Amino acid sequence: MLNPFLSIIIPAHNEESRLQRTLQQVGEFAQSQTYSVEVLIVENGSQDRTLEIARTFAIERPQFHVFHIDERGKGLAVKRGMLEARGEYRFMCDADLSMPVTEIERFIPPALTEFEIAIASRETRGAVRYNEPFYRHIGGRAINAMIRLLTLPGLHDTQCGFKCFRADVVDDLFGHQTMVGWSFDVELLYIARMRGYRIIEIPIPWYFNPETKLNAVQDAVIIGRDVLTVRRNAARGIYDRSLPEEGDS
Ligand SMILES: Nc1nc2c(ncn2[C@@H]2O[C@H](COP(=O)(O)OP(=O)(O)O)[C@@H](O)[C@H]2O)c(=O)[nH]1
Ligand SMILES: [Mg+2]
Repeated sequence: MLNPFLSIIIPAHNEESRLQRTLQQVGEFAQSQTYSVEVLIVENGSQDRTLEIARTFAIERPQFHVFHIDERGKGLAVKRGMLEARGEYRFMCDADLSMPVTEIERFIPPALTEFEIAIASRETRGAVRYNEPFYRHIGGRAINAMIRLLTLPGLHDTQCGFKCFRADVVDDLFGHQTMVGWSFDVELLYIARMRGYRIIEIPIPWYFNPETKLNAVQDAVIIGRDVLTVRRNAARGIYDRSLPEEGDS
């Protein structure tokens, strides 16, 4: 079979209450497109019926694929999905669909061209945030200020769960990814900047979902530590492209 044009990768952890509706909406979106779409659901570490819901949905829907990993970690799930996917454009998509699914069209040709990576932003001009509690916004801004200062100057929202990668940069970026948790976005974008890949920010409408799995204090500390690790890894050459094998020209 020809490779699909678009792969949608959905990381899912304890998502039994949100996943069914999301898959329904993603399925309808996929069906309404003129190009081919595959959907990869990557479940890991769930204690609930997430995996069962995903598998049941995928029966008789050949464009849906389900993967399971034992350990949890959003970064681990997205990495697996990106490397398994076959689409020309690979879009990671949070299971809560806090951005309307139809917005995906704005991340791919023909609407968007001339980029390697397109990231959703809740902060650039034109973005709208609905129902987000004040404390959460302030927390998010503090984390972003730290990320900008230490690793990614100029990017005002690195943590949003909707990002599109062109297939030809996926192996290079995700192949160098070491972070398995929430900080993996920072690491990927840092490597992308090192390579000079074009990162485009797309302002989106974003709906806060109170069922968040992010622990504001604990996860902020972990992200802070990971940001320093990214810098250290870069200094040690961990993200460098491997040198061509001897004999290659
Ligand atoms: N596969 C997988 N997905 C995860 C894990 N932790 C979080 N996620 C997913 O990451 C996405 C974002 O989580 P969410 O709770 O909505 O975070 P928020 O949007 O930052 O509030 C959802 O699709 C979650 O299911 C994990 O350990 N494994
Ligand atoms: Mg969310």
